[in-house]
Amino acid sequence: MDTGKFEEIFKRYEGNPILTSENWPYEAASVFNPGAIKFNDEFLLLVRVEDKQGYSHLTTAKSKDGKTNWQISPEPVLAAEPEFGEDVFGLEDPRIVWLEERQEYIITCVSFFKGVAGEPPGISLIATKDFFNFERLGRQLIPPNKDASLFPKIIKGYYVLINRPIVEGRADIWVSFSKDLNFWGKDRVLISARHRTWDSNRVGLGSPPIETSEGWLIIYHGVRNTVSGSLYRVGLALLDLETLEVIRRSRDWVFGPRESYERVGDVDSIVFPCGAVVDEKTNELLVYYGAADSVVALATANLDNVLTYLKKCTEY
Ligand code: BMA
Repeated sequence: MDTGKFEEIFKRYEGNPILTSENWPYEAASVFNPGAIKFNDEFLLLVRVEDKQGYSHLTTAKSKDGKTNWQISPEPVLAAEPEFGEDVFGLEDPRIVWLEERQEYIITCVSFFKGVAGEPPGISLIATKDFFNFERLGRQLIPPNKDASLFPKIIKGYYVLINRPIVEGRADIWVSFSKDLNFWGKDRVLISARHRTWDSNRVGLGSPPIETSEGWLIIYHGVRNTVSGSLYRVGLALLDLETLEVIRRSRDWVFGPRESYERVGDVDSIVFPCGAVVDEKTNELLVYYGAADSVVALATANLDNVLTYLKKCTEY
């Protein structure tokens, strides 16, 4: 449990939770795990909305300050398309990047594919310029795979995709490279689950990598299986800007379930970030996360404090 005994880098927004199914314009069972990006000078969330069938679609919510007065689309903006192999169970857990080189946003989300090996989760890539019209770029990599995001720029001539396959029962964070957003290779493990720690059973990317003066900032979730279920917490890492090697990784988790909306919900004791935005005017890092698979909440930190903390970490 977050005892508050160590320095808290992230502060919960006092208006949490910022979005719930109760303030949704149409029937929704739960709203959580949003992607986040700055769009037309506004903060845009692409929120995972679960219906009463148990399937998810994505809907936009926009706000001028990223905290209050969210304008929610009156209808879903993005749903699974069987035509593109996204057969069952909908779309989940979007991550969004702006790709300057393509002049478009690329959304990575989890979808499910019917195949010989059942209906495993896989990765769908979807491009948009306006969060209204969407171009399907198709499924990527071999399922089961999830928790994926592109880096927000081409690195040494390659698109780089962080992803989380299950390999021999292990759930580590991998990185894969492509020239065309279609064929992938040079795959390698980036961040491993660690033995007997808070992140020992699974790790997965949280929000997309953020470019900083010190390296790529990685916000990831780590899972420990307990007798009362999986406990999802958040850790940090820093990657070299060029080689993408891990140069720092927090030994401890830096954010975990504490408040009642994080402790109790459809799935208890979950904090699950999928989107983060740096407010360049204030240097504030705004991290949007799903709490207990039920509501959307916000935690903020000063970006310099996050980097100072990481530079003190020696473990990786
Ligand atoms: C993960 C994903 C998330 C979910 C989390 C906790 O595997 O499915 O969508 O928030 O589990 O239930």
